[in-house]
Amino acid sequence: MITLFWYPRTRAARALWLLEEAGLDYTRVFVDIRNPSATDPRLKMASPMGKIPAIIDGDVMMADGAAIALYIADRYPDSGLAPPVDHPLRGRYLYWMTFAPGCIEPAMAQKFGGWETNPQAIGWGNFDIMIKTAEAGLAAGPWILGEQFSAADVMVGSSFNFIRTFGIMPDSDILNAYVDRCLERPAYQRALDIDAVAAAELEAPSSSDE
Ligand SMILES: N[C@@H](CCC(=O)N[C@@H](CS)C(=O)NCC(=O)O)C(=O)O
Repeated sequence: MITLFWYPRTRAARALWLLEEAGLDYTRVFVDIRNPSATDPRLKMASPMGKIPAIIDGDVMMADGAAIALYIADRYPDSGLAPPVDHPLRGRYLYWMTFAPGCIEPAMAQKFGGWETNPQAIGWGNFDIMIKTAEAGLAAGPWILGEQFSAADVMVGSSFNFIRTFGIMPDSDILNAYVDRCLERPAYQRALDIDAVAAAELEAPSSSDE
């Protein structure tokens, strides 16, 4: 049984989606990121920065969405979420898997921060270059590897869902259709439903507020 450290409406939603896609047994441990002192001490052992998502799977304790996705897809190959190591799509799979934390996330931060940088000197180019690169990668579709859905779609798809939710999605038919396609997946819907129920409970006024 896998333990997932999670809080609703955060990057931990990706790990929920991934575990739902993989069809694995897991249990969720709620981590109150608003009150770090109350956190389960196992989180710090799994996550050097104390951030979620993090998991425990037997002797394995680890954190970070992309690392968790790589681990789960390889550790549980029956999930069909990763091309095998000797498959021609393996390199492309690894590229897009690391594109999410390495390019999409910093480009989002740059967009929000309004930083001007030299795209040739910056690893993620800039927000517009990142968008054009993802559009080109998804042009054939329907998934980032073409016909095969993979754990890389969990990372890339959830990232573009964040981008759309935060209102910084450009006018892109390719990216909007991709996010819609991801959202149609029953596993993503189950993960988002779990998140939504927990978020609503957190937002509900407690009896002490009344
Ligand atoms: N690089 C990590 C970042 C995870 C992250 O920043 N998680 C946030 C929630 S979205 C968090 O745990 N914040 C609480 C904190 O930093 O104390 C990943 O991609 O999984």
